[in-house]
Amino acid sequence: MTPTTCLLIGAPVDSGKRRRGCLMGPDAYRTAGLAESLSDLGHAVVDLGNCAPAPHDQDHPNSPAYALNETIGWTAALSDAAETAMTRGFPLFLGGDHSLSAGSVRGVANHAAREGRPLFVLWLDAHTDFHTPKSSASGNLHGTPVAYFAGRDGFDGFPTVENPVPEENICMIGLRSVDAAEHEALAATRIHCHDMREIDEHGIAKPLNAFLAKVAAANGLLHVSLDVDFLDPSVAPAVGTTVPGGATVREAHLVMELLHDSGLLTSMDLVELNPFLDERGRTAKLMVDLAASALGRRVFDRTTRSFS
Ligand code: 4U7
Ligand code: MN
Ligand code: MN
Ligand code: MN
Repeated sequence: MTPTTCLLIGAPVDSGKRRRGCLMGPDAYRTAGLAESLSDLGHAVVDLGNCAPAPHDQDHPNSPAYALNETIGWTAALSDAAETAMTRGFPLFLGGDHSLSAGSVRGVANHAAREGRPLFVLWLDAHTDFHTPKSSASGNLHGTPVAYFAGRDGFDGFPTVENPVPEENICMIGLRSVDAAEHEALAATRIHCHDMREIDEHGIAKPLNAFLAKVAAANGLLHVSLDVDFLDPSVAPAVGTTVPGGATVREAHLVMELLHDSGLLTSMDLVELNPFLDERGRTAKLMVDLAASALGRRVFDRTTRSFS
């Protein structure tokens, strides 16, 4: 990748579910050496510090959607941060739980619309996060961001999504826990869904390369959202929603390397890291390594097969 300006945006969002700890994520990435890993690759790195939610109404402790108003406040603030950052460089959102992607993707989508270019989103996750606050049985809003930025109804009180991401521009890889209501809603869309069975049968590069070809053909911007639970819990234990049978270290690195080689990646979220559940920082370090691969770290140059 030609050297770029990486903008680290701390998003200590902990409102998207009841289990606490994701608010420590941004500092865990800093401690694991994210800025140093990226500057070693030749990038300029600017740590913009942590965001705070926009002013919002107080939440009712027993509302069916947990911490709805706080999540609305985060969505507004992160959307603004994303829109501004896109004009300055490559934003990396350091979560924080996955509800932060409602804001990051909305902001990136507004930027893309202003540039007159289509936005594509790659969702790397065990889950589809396609609930609305009304359809969610858990009431945990980290299970809703895709529905929000794809323009589904049911997000009363949230900032309006002026530029929904078109369904056919969304690709999900890693799926292995999809609720019945999400399944039904997704079946009526053109979102590309790739579960772990498909990855096991055909390999992870196939659906990814097909998607990247679409992004390239459309001269699109590409946002990647990496949920820790995309990875197998045996290698990434620091997450509240472990689902066995996830991506291996090798599969995840391959995804990041292919993303880098495509030259298409323009913004990224690192989400759902709960450092309270980590083992000696191993999950934070793996996520940092994956971000570095996405931004150009490699062992060999693929064309010359020599050290580069
Ligand atoms: B994550 C769930 F019920 N679907 O709605 C829900 F299985 O950001 C999980 O992908 C949501 O980790 C997981 O609560 C959200 C559940
Ligand atoms: Mn998720
Ligand atoms: Mn998940
Ligand atoms: Mn597909």
